[in-house]
Amino acid sequence: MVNRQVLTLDEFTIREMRAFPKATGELAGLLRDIGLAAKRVNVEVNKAGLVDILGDTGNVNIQGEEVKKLDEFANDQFTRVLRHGISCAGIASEELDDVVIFDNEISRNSKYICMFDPLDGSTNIDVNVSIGTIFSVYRRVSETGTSLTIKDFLQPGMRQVAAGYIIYGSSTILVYATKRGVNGFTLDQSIGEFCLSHPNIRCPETGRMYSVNHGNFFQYSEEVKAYIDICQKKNKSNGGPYTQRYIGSMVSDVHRNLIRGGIFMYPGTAQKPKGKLRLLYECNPLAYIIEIAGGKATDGTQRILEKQPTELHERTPLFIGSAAMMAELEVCLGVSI
Ligand code: P6P
Repeated sequence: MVNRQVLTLDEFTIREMRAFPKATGELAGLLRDIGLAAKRVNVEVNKAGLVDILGDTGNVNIQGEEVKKLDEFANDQFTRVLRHGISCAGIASEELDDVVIFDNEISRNSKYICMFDPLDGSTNIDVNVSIGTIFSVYRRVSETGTSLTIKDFLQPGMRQVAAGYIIYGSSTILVYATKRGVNGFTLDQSIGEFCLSHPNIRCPETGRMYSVNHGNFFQYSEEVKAYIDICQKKNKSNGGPYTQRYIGSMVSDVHRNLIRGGIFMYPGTAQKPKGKLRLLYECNPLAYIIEIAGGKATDGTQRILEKQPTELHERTPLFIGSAAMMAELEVCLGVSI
């Protein structure tokens, strides 16, 4: 029997590059750089319980949240590989107040910028719940050779050229999307490589899983509460019963719904009309992935990918998941997006 070799992330990105005769290999290289940083973060996450990298650094990030040592380590790893690569001219990160422009000859001529949340869900580190990295890649709008400006970063999500996430969980999986599709790679620790495990991921048209923080239920709008009520009353006669799953780590909730079908919601409230989640490095990349896979992502009034960012760390409400479930939500919201 022919032993069909499973493609590694590196082999896959090179094969994808060859599909575009004019490709320079910069995007493939950037994705491989992210895979390298992810492997380094994975090592530290896996020993978080053993080594003193838990607990707080005593620092507070721009979000006003305590920065845990693993957050800083992850931020450093992704920043470093992208700075030392050939593909990225600069980055923005949830952990950094401002963008970082890579001021060296090669980076100045690189055509991509990258934004990331280096360790989303980091409040779960101490209790060993899965956490993740989310990343987003754009072509710069400024001329190569010139210095980046904030306009290179404040682009609508529909201009992404690639987006993805890594989940450091029961296994470590890297999922990324380009306009050619969504593919998942599981880390094979025996060879230290991400190997293609989920080719051409498609988001099921519908599902039976809904994810929302019920603790905020009475702060949600009447329309959102009406949809949650529908979810709770689903039964065998109308596509249910539904199950409520909320991990508190968005990458894990969204990944499960991407694979099995479902909807994740982080609505705004009267006190926080824009909700909690960040547009540029959390919602845009996940929205790009879900749309390429056949799902939908909105803020309750428009597609996430159509939103024109005005600030680096701006927040947005998020509804994301299977197309049929999103359609049912839109009926409750009184919109058609
Ligand atoms: P809440 C983690 O802090 C995070 O940004 C997402 O990963 C997660 O889905 C959400 O916040 C959880 O927030 O307010 O429900 O605890």
